[in-house]
Amino acid sequence: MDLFASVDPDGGRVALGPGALLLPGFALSLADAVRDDLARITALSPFRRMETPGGFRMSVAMSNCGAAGWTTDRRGYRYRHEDPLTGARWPAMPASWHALARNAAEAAGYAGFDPDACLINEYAVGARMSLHQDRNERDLAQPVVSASFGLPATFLFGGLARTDRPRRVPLAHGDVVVWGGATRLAFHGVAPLRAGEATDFGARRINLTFRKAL
Ligand code: MD3
Ligand code: FE
Repeated sequence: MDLFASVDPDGGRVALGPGALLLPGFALSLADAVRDDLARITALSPFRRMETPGGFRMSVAMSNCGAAGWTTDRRGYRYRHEDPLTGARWPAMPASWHALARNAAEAAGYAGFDPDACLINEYAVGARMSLHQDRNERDLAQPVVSASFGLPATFLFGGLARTDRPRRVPLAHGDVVVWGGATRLAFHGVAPLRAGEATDFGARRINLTFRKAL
């Protein structure tokens, strides 16, 4: 199967592969609200750079909102109901964020998406994410929805084998991608963030990754 075909089925919606759809600017109208919500959420559960099981400190700083939050430490990757930094539950997922993810999933053909986890990734200049698969979720038939804000990034979209050479996909402020079907287990990552003019989100990139984890 060719995960690399790129077609434009319907003006402004770009198929990145079977089941994966880029919706340019889909989250733009929500950007101001997201920035304000983000400040409130990260006052409760601050961004922190987590440690991988192999003992590396991630360059991306992370927080979460929703019933479940993705974490990593020396003991492994897992979803948790509580923020290990505070011992309290993660902040609630704002209804407008949940609706954004649900509406984007529906636009991509996944009606009824009900995410219980939102991982919030903060990329400072130079931060990157190496190629990996997302497979800590219970039901891998559920899609993943990601929304990007702030500085643009180069998303690395690989295949089903780690050795497949990744395509470089630019992701801009307000872009949303829905990943499902055959691309749900594709290897992917983010190239080191390049410096740019500060945005409403500052000189950084914010990525919200919505998942049904539990
Ligand atoms: C493709 N985050 O947190 S979101 C991650 O931009 C992660 O911060 C990246 O990968 C970021 O795990 C990319 C886009 C994304 C998310 C899940 C995927 C792409 C995906 C799952 C399968 C294939
Ligand atoms: Fe991922």
